[in-house]
Amino acid sequence: MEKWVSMPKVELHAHLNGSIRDSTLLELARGLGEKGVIIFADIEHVIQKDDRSLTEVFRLFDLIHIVTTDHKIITRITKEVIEDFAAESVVYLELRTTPKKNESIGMTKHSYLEAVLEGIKAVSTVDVDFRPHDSENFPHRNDTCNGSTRKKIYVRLLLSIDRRGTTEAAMETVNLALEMRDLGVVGIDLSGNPIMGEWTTYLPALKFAREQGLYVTLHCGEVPNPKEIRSMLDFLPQRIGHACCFEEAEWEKLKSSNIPVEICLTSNIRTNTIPSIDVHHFADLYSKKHPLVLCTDDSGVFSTSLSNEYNLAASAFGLGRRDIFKLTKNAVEYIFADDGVKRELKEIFSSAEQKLDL
Ligand code: 6MZ
Repeated sequence: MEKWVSMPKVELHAHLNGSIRDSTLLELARGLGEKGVIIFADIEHVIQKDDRSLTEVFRLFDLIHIVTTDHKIITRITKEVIEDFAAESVVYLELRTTPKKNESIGMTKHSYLEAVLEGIKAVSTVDVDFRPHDSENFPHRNDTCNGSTRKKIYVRLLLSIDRRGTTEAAMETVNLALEMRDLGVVGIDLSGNPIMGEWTTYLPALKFAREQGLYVTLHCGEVPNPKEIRSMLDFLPQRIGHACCFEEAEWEKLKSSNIPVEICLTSNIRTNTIPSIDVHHFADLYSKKHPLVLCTDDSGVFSTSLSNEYNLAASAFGLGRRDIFKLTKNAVEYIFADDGVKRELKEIFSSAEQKLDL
């Protein structure tokens, strides 16, 4: 594993609440149990279960949200998630989260995102670059501390539209993203339980996001729904996530469009969206040189890490260190940040290539 841990990596598909540490989730759930808000004994096994269907995963998310929807907790989770990714040499992280309201504790979608930003600022183990570079107001941060060069991670945010919501709620999320652009919000994601809602409900908000220059990525084909998949591909998002339940016609459309795919191996296998790793579409897309990026999806929920996903890809598809390095280096082309960040990442990868002696 060490060779994957030390390799610089790019993570483009990580849901904040799905990336919560196991230990933090258990600690928080136990705390709510002690306060009588939940019955800990009833949920402990749900948290600790390894194999979950897609439906069970969404039940777990409802539970996670009961435990985490509080400003201080969101700040803590954000800080921990960034530190965990940085600890395994992720140099660029796009973190996505669904802004939430909770009137009983005075949480608005805006204050939820402020809590996320507090978490980004609270990271202490590495320097975090989260603001756009190309504005005079936000010059490059100095990446030295006390004279010594510190590790740095770029973090950008995507706001997720939940498939359970309305057109108005989706529009509210896009407006928030626009408001918070100077604070590192670069795009919009459509996610949530794929059997819920019609994607056309969110289309006006997604079109508006694109008109305003926000990047868009869509969870696409997590369940069989050829009509929706084709319509999503026609929309030409800048990336899609998963692409599991495609038929021949959809593969052709995807390949001719060249839309990059965020691949989440462990998530797909654990939720049985793909029956086993040897029939995973990664192999075909990789051999056809389709743009791909390996991602974790929900490192906490699926007990994985980006290094683990690399390890899995290497062993399942016979890829060497050089192939994997190339895969992550190429991912720089599909990030939703400005050219200045791309340039700096390319430099990081070039110097790592020499050091790693690939
Ligand atoms: C679709 C998913 C997902 O937003 O509260 N989410 N949506 N497919 C998946 N594959 C398993 N994994 C996570 O993070 C958790 C939320 O992200 C979406 C769901 O809406 C989930 O509630 P945030 O930070």
